[in-house]
Amino acid sequence: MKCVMFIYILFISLILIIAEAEFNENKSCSATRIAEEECGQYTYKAVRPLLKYIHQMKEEIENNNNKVESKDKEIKQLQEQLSQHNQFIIEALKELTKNVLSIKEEMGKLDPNCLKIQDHEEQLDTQKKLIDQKDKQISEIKNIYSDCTDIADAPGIHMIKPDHEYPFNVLCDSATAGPGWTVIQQRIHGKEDFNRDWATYRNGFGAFDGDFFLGLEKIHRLTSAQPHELYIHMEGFEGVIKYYRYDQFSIADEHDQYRLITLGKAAGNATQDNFSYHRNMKFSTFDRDNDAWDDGNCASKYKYCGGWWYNKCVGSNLNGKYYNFKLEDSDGIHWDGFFSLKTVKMLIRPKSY
Ligand SMILES: [Ca+2]
Repeated sequence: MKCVMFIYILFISLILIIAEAEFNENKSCSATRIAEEECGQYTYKAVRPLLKYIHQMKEEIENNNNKVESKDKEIKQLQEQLSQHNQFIIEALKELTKNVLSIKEEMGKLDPNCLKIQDHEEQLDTQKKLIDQKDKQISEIKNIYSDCTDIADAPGIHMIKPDHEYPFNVLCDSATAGPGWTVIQQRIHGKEDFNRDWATYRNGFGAFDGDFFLGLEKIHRLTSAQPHELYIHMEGFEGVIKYYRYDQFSIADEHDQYRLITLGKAAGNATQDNFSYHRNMKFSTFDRDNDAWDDGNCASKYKYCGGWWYNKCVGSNLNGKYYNFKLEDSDGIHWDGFFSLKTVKMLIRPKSY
């Protein structure tokens, strides 16, 4: 743009020079001093705008140089500031890295505590499950029955609470001898060993879907809570079924060695009453001899096997050894001449039913 302006001004100046020359065509520029001065005046007049313009350009260049110098200074300052910032960022990164390493180290130290928290969580979970289980038991106890007569129309396994002590499960039977009976002993397949010690007979053993003995303590609690009758169901391998029934059955507590206190009146279709021989006898196991036989322990495996209310020693032994066939051996399950029984069940039911 400046170049165009320069050419334009130069062009105008030339026109003016030519015009002035034409206007003074009769005058000579080279003849006299005056004419030279006049000629000089003409030249100055023509060049003056150009010189003025050149002067302006010089001023502008100088100004621009000053501006460039100023910008250089500004850039230098900014570069210094940038350098300072970079240094600051480097220092900050160093500090951050240091902090991250420190946190990582602390986290490493926290690991055992994390494990402890996990342990506590697992413990809480277990306790929660236990509480749920107890809640369920409490709920069952609130609707609990005192014996099987309350649920005679729904035989099977039920929790009952015959007294003020803890409740327990029993097998209710309404098929063997009428409704409402509680099974206290059952031999149906011989898979359960009945040659057990005192504590096992006291607490009970076996499973309700097989062979089991309810337990002397539970039988004592049931029969002392209210008068009970006893029904003994027996079945031989030939298919013969026999029974004996006693109208008053109760046993003492452990302090009295679970003595067979009473049996009441007996009735049945077996050969004879072979349980009354054991009336008033204390219970005996191989590790506790409470029998009336002075020469040894009737519950010994060399004698009759199994815990029972042995006298001197047996009239019957329903807890004897189970044989899978008919065997006339006195250590087997037997009721006098009815030997090696296939199935035995001892059932009790409140007399008031
Ligand atoms: Ca003895």
